[in-house]
Amino acid sequence: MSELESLNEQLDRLREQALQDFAAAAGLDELEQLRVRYLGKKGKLTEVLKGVGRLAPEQRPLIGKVVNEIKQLLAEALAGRERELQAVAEQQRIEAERIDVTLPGRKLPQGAIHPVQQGLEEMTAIFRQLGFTVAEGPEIEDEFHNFDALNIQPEHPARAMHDTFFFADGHLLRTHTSPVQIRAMQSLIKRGGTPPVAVVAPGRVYRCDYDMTHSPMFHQVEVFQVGRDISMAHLKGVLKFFLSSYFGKALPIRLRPSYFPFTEPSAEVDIGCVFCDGKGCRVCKQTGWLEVLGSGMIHPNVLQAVGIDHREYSGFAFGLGVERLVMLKHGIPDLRLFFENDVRFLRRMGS
Ligand code: 2U9
Repeated sequence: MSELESLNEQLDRLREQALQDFAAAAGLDELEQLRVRYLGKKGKLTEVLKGVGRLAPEQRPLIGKVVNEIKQLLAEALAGRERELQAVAEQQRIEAERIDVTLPGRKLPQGAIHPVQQGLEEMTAIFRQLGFTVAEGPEIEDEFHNFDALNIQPEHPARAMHDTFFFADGHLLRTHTSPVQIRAMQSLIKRGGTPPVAVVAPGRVYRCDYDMTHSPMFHQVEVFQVGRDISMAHLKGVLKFFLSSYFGKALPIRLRPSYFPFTEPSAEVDIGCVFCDGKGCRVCKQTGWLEVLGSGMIHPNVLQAVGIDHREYSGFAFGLGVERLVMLKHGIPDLRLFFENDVRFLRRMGS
């Protein structure tokens, strides 16, 4: 066999082998390796071309033409296989990234309003509806606004260290939201205003008290209205509207005489038991009544302390513990549930 024939045969084999290998390449990386193996600088084609030197000079262009044709052919085969493999890779990527839009969405954890906060807002909204102004004030108070202005005498037990959280400088954590009411009246007078004035003061209060039914921090809503000829009839009307609105049904109420330093006369307020509709049950201890708040006509000394003439104006006031009312409304058996923050309770009660 002549040198030329041998070379042609080698080139034929190389071409067929290359085409076979390209077609069998399973991936783009493998295909690149084949390109280098056949067409690279140190590749098989270059290897075969080394034999060209042994040819007669007039034979060389013939082989050159064949080699160029093979190069061209292999380049096209490579490009074609590359497109096929790219399409396969693209298809695989699409498969892998496929999103099932019919799957249910991931639930975002959702917060809830604490039942006490919810109650506070419901109660405040009822008074807002009646035209009361909402007032807030500091939780750290002085003795004047928390006690003196409210006609609570220096010897009163509520002022003792063991009932109130005092700071070293004589300030204290307010024991009720009444100081907010005092500040509201003071600011009215200071602005040159006069009654009528009606305010609701919701907020946290603190007392040195901790047992089954008492928490050192709890929430109050306090209400007062001052004007000319304000009487206990106004008190009773507002109470009946408020309590019926809050519990969502018409409720009988009754007032029992009581004593508070800041009101005179004073009355404790009961509602017909919401559990037995007044028939008598375990919760109301067979009385048919539940005590829900304290109230009265603002003591003349209190009006005097803020610069309102008690001969010209009178007013009613009442105060309630938010936790107690929320417990009664929702049948919550234990005060401590509000403060333990067990998520099972909060999820069930939260809104
Ligand atoms: C001013 C004048 C008078 C508010 C009142 C009560 C009676 C009362 C308690 C209910 C349960 C507090 O949370 S509790 O322990 N409150 O019994 N509160 S009269 O009297 C005021 C308030 C402000 C200027």
